[in-house]
Amino acid sequence: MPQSEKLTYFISDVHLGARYIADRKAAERRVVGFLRSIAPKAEAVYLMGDILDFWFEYATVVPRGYVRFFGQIAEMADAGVRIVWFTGNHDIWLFDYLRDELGIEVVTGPRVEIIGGKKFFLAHGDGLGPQKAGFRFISWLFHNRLCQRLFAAVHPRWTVPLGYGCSSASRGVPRVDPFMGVDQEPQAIFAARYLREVDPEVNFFVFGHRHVVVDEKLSDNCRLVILGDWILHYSYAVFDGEDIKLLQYESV
Ligand SMILES: [Mn+2]
Repeated sequence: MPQSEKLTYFISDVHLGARYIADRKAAERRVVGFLRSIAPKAEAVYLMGDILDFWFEYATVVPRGYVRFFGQIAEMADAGVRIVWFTGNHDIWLFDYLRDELGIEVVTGPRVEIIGGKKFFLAHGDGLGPQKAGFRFISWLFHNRLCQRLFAAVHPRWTVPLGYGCSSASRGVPRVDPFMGVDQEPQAIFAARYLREVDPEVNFFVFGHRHVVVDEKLSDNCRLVILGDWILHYSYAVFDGEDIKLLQYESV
């Protein structure tokens, strides 16, 4: 039975604004509908990255779009729901605007948190475990403050379409490789090694990024949870203070 009446929710990889999503308004309404449905029960909502397909905050202006989504997040934050947004590899460039305007926490990189007495290792999940050559350079480039300032200095009429173009082709939904198993999957390899070499006390590794729904046992008291996405799965995880369940949102 649930230990607490308030629940903690996790979603990732909504990719709002992606050019391959045919009805982007419907996609936004669906996730807003989900957030509205959980709002009365939610103690915290973790947005585990790639919530937006592309985002870049300038010092004085913000890109178009996502008004209903931002409004719903702001309303929940104002009502006392803790909202934590982990930047992914698409929504890298959240700085202080959404943080302050919506009243949320923005986290870059992994973070360990105790929730309801359980230890969570939380990350978007890109860049964990063995990586292809070139990944580290791109990652460094995208997170480099000077490169960010140079990007911001170019007029958005060029950079924002470029950002969307690089984020997603309009041709079709990107292919998702099936989960390769706990022995092969980089996130699982990372988690197993972290348990072994850094901290054996972690109860849940919660990742996004892979667009697959996974709930695998790593040890007697540790599980790997990969959140799926909101392109094919409309999946989310809910933690009741004791256990995590992966569920699918059925919009009405
Ligand atoms: Mn990602």
